[in-house]
Amino acid sequence: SARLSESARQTLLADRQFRARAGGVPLPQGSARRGESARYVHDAEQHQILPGRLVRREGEGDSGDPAVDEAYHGLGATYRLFWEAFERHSIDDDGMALLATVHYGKDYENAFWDGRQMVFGDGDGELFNRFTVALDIVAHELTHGVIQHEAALAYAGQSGALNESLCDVFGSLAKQRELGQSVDEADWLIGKGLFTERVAGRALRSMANPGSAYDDPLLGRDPQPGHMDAFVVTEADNGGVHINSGIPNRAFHLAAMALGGHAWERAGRIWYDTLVDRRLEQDSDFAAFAMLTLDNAERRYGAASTEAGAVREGWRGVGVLT
Ligand code: ASN
Ligand code: ZN
Repeated sequence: SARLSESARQTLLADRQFRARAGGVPLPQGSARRGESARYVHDAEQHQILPGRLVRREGEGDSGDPAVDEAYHGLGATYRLFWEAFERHSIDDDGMALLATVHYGKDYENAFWDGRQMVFGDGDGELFNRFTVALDIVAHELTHGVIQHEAALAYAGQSGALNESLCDVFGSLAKQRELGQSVDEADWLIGKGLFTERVAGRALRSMANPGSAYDDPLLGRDPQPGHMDAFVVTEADNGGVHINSGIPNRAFHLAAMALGGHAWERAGRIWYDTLVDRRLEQDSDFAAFAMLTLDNAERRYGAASTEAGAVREGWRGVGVLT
């Protein structure tokens, strides 16, 4: 809808403003020991200037501002997912500071990674609540930073949809792990709580049932496909990066469900191995990514393993592998 593309336009604009003033205010550097995060949460006080006023540093107690404290906790949970499940020490695996800004802009209806930090809008309160309400959204944005450091994946077409899907996968895993949920207990929703009660929808996206997250008079219907048969060819959204991500999202969900237990332990480990194994290219497509997940499953667990079987089943289920 016009409303959403306006947000995207603002996102691009903000990115340019940030670059323009980069080099001015020095950003804090990470100095944490391995296993410890270095979080810095800022308040933009409804301006679109980054990073804004520093309001909560690592180790400081609650600020009393829900957006600040949700961002702080979300960054912590995401740091712990990457460290405790995958032995990764922050965005660059070298203790990089986790920089976030909340209250970005007025009624700003998005969250993004700008190449250096995470940024969260407050929403307009009519359709969208503040973007820190969902831990998976905070983790999604942080994962954009990890991908920037690990994989070339261009942000367009199938490679862009893979980029988006990886952010949803690790976003959901951060939430599942924080809540101690098994694959059956998890809701597999991205952005639950983001819509106000005026919107007919549960969340921004559903990994289990792409296309079913919302169906609203103003927002329209969730456009995500969950199978290659329904792949969306479009110029919008960088070639549908937030649309076709439904296909690899569902492949991950199917693989995780086939394995059972905690999704971050085996399915998540295989996806993480693939994210960091250096064979992903700028234009890697779904099929190339699928083959790499299969290869990583076989390397880690064996060619005839349950894990490799589950991964193959996941990609078959969405029509990427035959
Ligand atoms: N929330 C979006 C994302 O992180 C912002 C964007 O379109 N870049 O994917
Ligand atoms: Zn994203």
